[in-house]
Amino acid sequence: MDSSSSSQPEFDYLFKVLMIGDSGVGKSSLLLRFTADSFEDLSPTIGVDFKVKMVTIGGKKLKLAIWDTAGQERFRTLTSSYYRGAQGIIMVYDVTRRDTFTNLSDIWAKEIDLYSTNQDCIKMLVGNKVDKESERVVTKKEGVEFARQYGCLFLECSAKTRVNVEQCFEELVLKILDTPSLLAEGSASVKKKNIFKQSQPQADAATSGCC
Ligand SMILES: Nc1nc2c(ncn2[C@@H]2O[C@H](COP(=O)(O)OP(=O)(O)OP(=O)(O)O)[C@@H](O)[C@H]2O)c(=O)[nH]1
Ligand SMILES: [Mg+2]
Repeated sequence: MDSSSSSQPEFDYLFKVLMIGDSGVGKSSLLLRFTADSFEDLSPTIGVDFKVKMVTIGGKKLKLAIWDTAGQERFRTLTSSYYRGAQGIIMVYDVTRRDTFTNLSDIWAKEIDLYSTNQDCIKMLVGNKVDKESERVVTKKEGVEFARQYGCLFLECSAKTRVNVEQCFEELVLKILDTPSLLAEGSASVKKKNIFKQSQPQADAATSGCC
């Protein structure tokens, strides 16, 4: 009965997924919906939060370590260090707040360029709060266009009604599973030891240099 001594690996791959975007767009709510299928009025995240979910996608047993960062600017220095080693990044905006969409190019895409260490890292753009259709100010077409320009996957969803929430994570993971360089890193034999102390890919020396 002792599963810990079993030689059968607990999972095939461990993937690190990061959630970024302005404060209040619903990152934590999406994560809560995905991991616990619930929705409640959450307080802004302080620093970084972390949840694990086991899933079977594409016939593989996967352990997803999902890092939920604070959108507030005062945490930006702290959150920047969590991009390292992520195989997937979910960029969230609120379809009812234009500033959260313009900040994707002004802030979040730049943060990815600066801090992501995986060249092949899969990006998913998510427009959240589609349940508030009457308050929508960012069209779906604008989201599609941004995603095309920045080479991201794209979905609109609602953490409140659960529309498309699972799909966001599933589509991201399927694309990671389809990318050999990311798979090699996420393989259970490499990652099993300690999910908090990941073996990092070689950081680009140019980005880690200082003045
Ligand atoms: N109507 C609606 N409200 C939502 C949805 N998702 C989140 N909210 C609400 O938006 C507010 C902010 O949600 P959070 O999940 O805390 O936002 P966050 O992106 O984690 O914010 P930070 O942690 O500060 O970065 C909360 O009051 C949520 O209840 C949604 O899909 N629809
Ligand atoms: Mg949060």
